Amino acid sequence: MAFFSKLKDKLFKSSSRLEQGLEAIVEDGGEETPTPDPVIPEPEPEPQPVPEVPEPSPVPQPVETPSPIPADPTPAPPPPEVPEAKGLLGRLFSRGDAPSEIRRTLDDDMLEQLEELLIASDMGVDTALRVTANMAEGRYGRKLSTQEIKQLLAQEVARVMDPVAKPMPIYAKRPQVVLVVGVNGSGKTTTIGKLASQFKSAGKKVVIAAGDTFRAAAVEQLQVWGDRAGVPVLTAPEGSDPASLAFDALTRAQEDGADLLMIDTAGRLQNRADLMEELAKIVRVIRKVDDTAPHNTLLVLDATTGQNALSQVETFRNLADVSGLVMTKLDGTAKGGVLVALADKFGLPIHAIGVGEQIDDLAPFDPEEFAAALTGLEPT
Ligand SMILES: Nc1nc2c(ncn2[C@@H]2O[C@H](COP(=O)(O)OP(=O)(O)O)[C@@H](O)[C@H]2O)c(=O)[nH]1
Ligand SMILES: [Mg+2]
Repeated sequence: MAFFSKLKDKLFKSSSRLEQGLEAIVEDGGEETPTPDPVIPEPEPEPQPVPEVPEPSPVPQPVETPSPIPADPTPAPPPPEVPEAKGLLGRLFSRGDAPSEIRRTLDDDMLEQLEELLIASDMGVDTALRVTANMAEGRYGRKLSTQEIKQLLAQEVARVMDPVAKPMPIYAKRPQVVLVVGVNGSGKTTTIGKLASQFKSAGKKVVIAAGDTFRAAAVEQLQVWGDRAGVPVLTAPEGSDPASLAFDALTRAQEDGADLLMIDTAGRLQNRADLMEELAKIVRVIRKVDDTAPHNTLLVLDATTGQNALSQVETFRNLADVSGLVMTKLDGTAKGGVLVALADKFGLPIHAIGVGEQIDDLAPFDPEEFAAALTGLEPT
């Protein structure tokens, strides 16, 4: 639970946006009802792949009590003879006697609002439609509370994310070469520092190659991370050929009997062809030392770029043989939903998530925890 609350805390911007949105949707058009037996989300037979919204609502629900929160489009008429204050008192008392909560009938209007909310949370249109269709499956016309909607949404999000939640595979091959790619500023260097620290703590012998020779500052930054993690960083002068550095680093890693070599790369060159050529050359050259390298190509993505992360995956899959993703900066963004869209669209493994700038701010990706944190679901 401790980790859960930490993650939820760190993802608070994403979760609070979704959470507030879900509450607003239920309150808008919902009605206060005595707390009945909860409609526990049932496991469904098969996820419906096509976002098909079900038949028309069977019976329109009459509004019996005024909503305590003014519903925007259709304010419920106040009860005729009861004065305001008494009505309020009455509601308070009845609330005390029998617990009540706001529930809303799951209908087309509500589904549309849910779709909009998920799209606004960066899940992307296709994923938002699929997720809401699955939420509605078998539940159309039921009255749901905010908590139940959160549970349903978390269940659907976890279902999409489950197949991609995989730690970075570790192979018997030594040294295992990990090439780290991604646009400038996405968090490659920071992630290498964090990963190096984690692997070192796990007893692995790690070497880092500062392959972003484009900027002197990038090399210094990596040296700082290497010092923190207690891992050697091999460098080359600014502007020198990163492929020859990678070659030297792999040779040295072999000689030293290292378990892992992590190669940092530049994310910004003059144009895409330059970047492609640089990455291709690194791969070509390290294959002269080990023709099975690189064993992992990690694409680092910045969650704050939202939907742009999707096009970065497209681009880098064409530049390099991306084997897995790390999503950084999930702290402090309201765009965490993009991870759901990525999982749904590409199915690439998500190895870890960055939740801060400190060395231990890299968490394994856990779909249930992520789904709960994203939707603001409290653990029960
Ligand atoms: N809040 C937060 N900041 C991060 C995270 N990962 C990286 N950063 C910051 O993002 C900026 C760019 O990171 P850097 O590793 O230099 O990106 P690179 O250009 O891809 O190597 C730095 O200021 C990092 O401290 C993260 O998970 N959360
Ligand atoms: Mg860098």
